[in-house]
This record gives sequence, C-alpha cells and structure tokens, in this order.
Amino acid sequence: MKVVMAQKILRANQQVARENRERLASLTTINLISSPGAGKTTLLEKTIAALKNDFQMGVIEGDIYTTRDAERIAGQGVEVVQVNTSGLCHLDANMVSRALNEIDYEQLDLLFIENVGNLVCPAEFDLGEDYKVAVLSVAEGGDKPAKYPLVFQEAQVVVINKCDLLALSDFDLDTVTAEIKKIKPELKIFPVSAKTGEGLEAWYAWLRQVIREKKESAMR
Ligand SMILES: Nc1nc2c(ncn2[C@@H]2O[C@H](COP(=O)(O)OP(=O)(O)O)[C@@H](O)[C@H]2O)c(=O)[nH]1
Ligand SMILES: [Mg+2]
Repeated sequence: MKVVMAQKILRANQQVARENRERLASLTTINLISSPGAGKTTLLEKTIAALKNDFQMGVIEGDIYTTRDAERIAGQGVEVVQVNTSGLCHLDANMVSRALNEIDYEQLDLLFIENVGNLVCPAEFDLGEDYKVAVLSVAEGGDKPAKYPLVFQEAQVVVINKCDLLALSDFDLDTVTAEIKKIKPELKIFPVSAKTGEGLEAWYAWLRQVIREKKESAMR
C-alpha cells in the first residue's frame, strides 16, 4: 500500500512540476539541494552579491520552521519568498507553485530555490526547475556521494563547497570527483569556497551561460 501511495504522490507532484516549468519558461530556475550546513545560503549570498548588477534574481527559501535564511537573503536586496514546510523534509511542486503566486517571477532572469537541508528526500521531487544543483561540503566527508547517490543522479551540477578546509580534512578532491563521475559522468563539478570566494568565478560563468541559453530558447 505504501508504495502505491508514494507513486501517486510523485505522479501528482510531476503534474504540478510541469505547470511550474511552463510558468517559468522565460527565466532560469535552480534548485539547490544539500545536507544542512553545507553552505547553500552562503553560496546564495555570495552569488547574489556578484550577479545583482547584471541580473534580476529572486529566491524561494525552503525551511522546516524558521525564516532565518530568508532574512539573510532579504539582506541582499532581492525578492525572497519563504516556504515553511512545517516539519516536512523537502519542498514539493505545490509549495513552489504557491510561492510563485507571491513573487513577480516574470521579471526575473534567475530564480533560486533553496531546498530544505536534506540530502535524501528533495532529490525525488521535481519542482519545475531547470537544474538541480547538489552542494556537498568538504566538512561532511567524501563518502557522501557513494552513500547518497540519488541526489547526484538527479542533479546536473555539483558544487563542492568549503574547499578552504581541504588541508584540515581527509577529503580528497580527486577521489571524490572520481566517485561523483562514477555515479553520473556528465555532472559538472565546481570546487569552491563560498567563504573565501575561491572557485566561484567558474560557478558564476556557468550561471551566466545557462541564463543566456534559457533566454535564447524562450525567444525561439
Ligand atoms: N569554512 C567554510 N565555512 C563555510 C563555507 N560556506 C559556508 N560556511 C559556513 O557553514 C555554515 C553553514 O552555512 P549555510 O550557508 O547556513 O548552510 P546551509 O544550511 O546549507 O544553508 C555557516 O556557519 C557558514 O558560515 C565555506 O566555504 N567555508
Ligand atoms: Mg540555508
């Protein structure tokens, strides 16, 4: 019975995700997924500060109970909508649909969705995004891709954050990169430190590229 229920929920989610994708046809939407504390909000703060002169950005902040991340993002001067899941461990397409009713998304170039901190559940739910970006941090240990492969299978991009801590840990960047590629060879990987800024230029360049590509395809 449980399996049938889960399939029904996922099928219903897929339908709403398709509707979200249609609504978001003119902008780029990025769904950020990671364990709690990997650095999603810090990466967003840095990214918004770096790109806000060139692009209109908005953020949907998923959180279980608090508004702390939304307050951090609002400090960057972009439009932010908070979604509290009241205990649920992931965002679903319905929650994003309701959040879209609260944001003037048609005037945006780039919409970030910070998912609830969890490396497992969010991977199953299509929100209508263009890209899922998995954020893995050096502090979590290099075994996480092999232990939680689904999020890496579903993602198109992996940001390996907290590279400033590499020298202090046994996280081996080459080994972990190889493990990630074993799960999905075409994944793009950006080793960065959201704290020091190391590696972020390549991440920004990728964002600029996908924003341009989406606009071109929307005009066709
Ligand atoms: N050393 C280091 N700490 C970081 C980095 N990025 C984020 N942090 C810290 O990690 C903690 C969690 O970051 P946060 O952005 O809230 O993670 P989130 O839960 O994924 O949104 C905070 O104390 C950040 O200051 C980084 O690149 N290097
Ligand atoms: Mg956060």
